[in-house]
Order: sequence, then C-alpha cells, then structure tokens
Amino acid sequence: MGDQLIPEAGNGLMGRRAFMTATASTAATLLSASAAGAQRTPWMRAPGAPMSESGVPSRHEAGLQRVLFASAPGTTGAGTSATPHEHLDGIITPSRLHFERHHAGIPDIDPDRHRLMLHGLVQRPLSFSVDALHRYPIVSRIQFLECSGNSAMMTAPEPPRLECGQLHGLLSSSEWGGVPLSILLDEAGLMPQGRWVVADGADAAVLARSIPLEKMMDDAIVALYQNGEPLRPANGYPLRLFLPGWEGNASVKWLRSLRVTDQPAMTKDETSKYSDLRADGSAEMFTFEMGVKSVITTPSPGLILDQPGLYQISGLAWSGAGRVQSVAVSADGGRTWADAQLDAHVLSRSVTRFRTAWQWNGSPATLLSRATDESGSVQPSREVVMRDRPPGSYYHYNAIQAWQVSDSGEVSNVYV
Ligand SMILES: Nc1nc2c(c(=O)[nH]1)N[C@H]1C(S)=C(S)[C@@H](COP(=O)(O)O)O[C@H]1N2
Ligand SMILES: [Mo]
Repeated sequence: MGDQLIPEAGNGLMGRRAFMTATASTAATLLSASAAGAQRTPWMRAPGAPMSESGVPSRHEAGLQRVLFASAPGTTGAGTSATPHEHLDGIITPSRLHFERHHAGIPDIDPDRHRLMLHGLVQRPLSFSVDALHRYPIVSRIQFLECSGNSAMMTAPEPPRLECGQLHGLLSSSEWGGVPLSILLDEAGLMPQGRWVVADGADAAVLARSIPLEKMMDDAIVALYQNGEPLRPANGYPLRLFLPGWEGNASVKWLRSLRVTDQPAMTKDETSKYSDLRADGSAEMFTFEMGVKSVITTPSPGLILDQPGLYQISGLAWSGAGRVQSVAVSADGGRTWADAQLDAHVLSRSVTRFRTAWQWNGSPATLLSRATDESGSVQPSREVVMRDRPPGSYYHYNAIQAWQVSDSGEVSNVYV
C-alpha cells in the first residue's frame, strides 16, 4: 500500500479521494506454477447446459431471494416480502427481488378486461383499455419505491437482530415506464374545483388513496413497465400509479379508477393506517414525501469480516425530495466522518450507490452513514426520529443506521 492511503477519518476510514487506490489492492492470492497448469475443471470437460426461455440466478447464490415474507395471521396474501440488499449492488433492484406489499393478495387480472376510469370533476369522463394506454407517450425514469413502514422494526426499544434486507428491504429501485398523468388529465379536461384525485385498485382490498392534484400534474405516471418488461403481477400488472419519492402506499397497484374531487376522500388507507400518531394523541395525515435516508448494505449483519485489512463499505442513499447531495460515513460511531464516493448515476428520487474504503484494524468499530439531499436536508439521528413518537407509531422511520463490527468480525445492528 502506498503512503497516499492516509485515513481521512477515525478508525481507518479512507475518504472519497483514496477510494480507487485503496480498493485496488490485495484480496488476490499469488498464482503458483502448479495452479496455472492445473487440470481442467469438470465444467470445462463437456458442453454446458442449453439455453432457456427465462433466466434464473446461479444455484450457488442462495441468498438471492426475497426475505422475511409473512402474511398477517389468518390470511394468505396480506403482508410483505423484502429485498435482500446485503446481497445486491448497483442501483437497480432485479424485478424478481423487488419488495412486495399486498393488503389482500395479488389479483389475477386479465389485461383485456381491465379498464382505467378517469372521472369526477372532469369535462369528459374517460375509460382506457391497456392497449389504449400504450398509444400515449411513455416516459421512463429510475426511481425508488419505499413503503412508509420500511425500517419500522427500528422503533423497537432494543435493536432487532436482523439483516439489512429484513430491516430496510421495503425499499427497492427500478426503471419505471409509463404515461404521465398530466396527459390523461388534460385530455379529460379538469374542472376548476378539482384539487385531489382519489385512486383505487382492482384488488380485493380496494386500496384507495387521495392524492393532491399538483403531484398528479407534476411527475406521477400510470406505470406499465418495470425494468424494461411489463409490470409483474405482484407489482401491479397490468398498470399501477407511480408517485416518485412518495410513500409506497400511495402508488396504488392494479389501478382501476381515478376520481377528481375537491377534497380528500378520507379512505381507510389514509385514516386508520398510513397516518403518523403523535405523543399528544393526534394523528398527522398525508405524510407523502419520504425523508432523506441511507444504509450501509455491506458490511452488514450476516456478513463476517474474515480478517483485519481493507474492506469496501458500500450502501444506498435516497430522498423523496430530489437528488442525494453527499453521503458521509463514519467508522468510529459518529465522532469523525469522511465523504463517500458516489456511483455515476445520481438521479432525482432514485437510490444512489455510495462506497468508501476502510482499513479495519481488527478491533470493535461502529459504522454509520448519513445522507444529505439537494434540498439541504440531513438524515437525522435515531434520537431525533424517535422524539414525539408514542409506542406503535412506526411509519416514516429514516434515522441513521449503525452497524457494530465486533473484534471477531461479526456485524450486528446497534442503536447509537
Ligand atoms: N391496490 C393496491 N395498491 C397498493 C397496495 C395494495 O395492497 N393494494 N399496497 C401498497 C403499499 S402499502 C405499498 S408499500 C406499495 C408496494 O408496492 P410493491 O408491492 O410493488 O412493492 O404498493 C401500494 N399499493
Ligand atoms: Mo406500504
């Protein structure tokens, strides 16, 4: 290692500038002459498997599965499954591993019989078939979807002994393609009294949410594509509402009706649920925008650091308000920080991948990441996020996550 590898922050943390040099070294073993001349491995001696119609991951990557999927007691399809972030890199969640949140299972919709109705305070109520929607201009963007209940278990009094995806996997990121709502609303002709749009889904839960008209006219889409292919049934096939940066619940799947109104409908999904209970007993409604947030995905619980040496710290940062400006990382529990390197794609209301190099000396260390977004909002501490939260108030948790590395290299979830 050259002498340019001077840590920028405490406990061996390299900064952004040292990232490439620091990580270019050392994990390989020296090639011996006997290994270079070794016999062919079994998979080199005969032709491999044939092609297939649809790909699957390597059988050696058993961790590439959605985690912690569970249905509410007495139900089959009312629950969540989470993205295993500790096994992934980059900013796109493979569609197969996108988190799922259903209130009454996945409807088996026949796209030829499905219609999207646009009605209420409009000049011309309209009905769209799926084919008709494909004839409108389609836009696509890489953006995140996060359930307002993501990370909710972090409000527990003791830190849950769970892995990164189990704690924070109700966040995924895709390229979403669809028709801007503004085009459809313009075609229907808004009446001046219109302020809200009530969206509801064609599932048995008939999930329904009231969305301010400004958001619908700004960047909302009727999504038809996810990562280049038609939406998967679990994520809303054949079409869903997609509201960039807003709590996942409002992105109504299996969308069937959009009704323009002059006030919110106060549906069950925005009153009894998805509102934020405060200590004085009041409930704050319509917390739509997801706060600035980040999490280190590696190292993280379940992964073990074999021996002291250089490691890459890598994670995800995002904000419902726009782009991620910077991510600071600490290896000493927040006493000192260094700026992480951001991957090339820093997009609005998307996840951003950050990385930094770390020289672990084999003693206990506490790793943290703290994101700042382009509006200047800084990811808060757990103490701040827990203020004014009575027990059972668990939505919209975006606090700084701490991972403790023990002297034996085990990583665990801790509160700082
Ligand atoms: N119709 C309908 N829309 C829905 C839901 C649902 O159960 N039914 N779940 C909501 C919730 S709580 C979230 S977080 C997101 C989850 O989307 P995903 O399953 O594609 O990840 O969809 C939202 N839209
Ligand atoms: Mo959700």
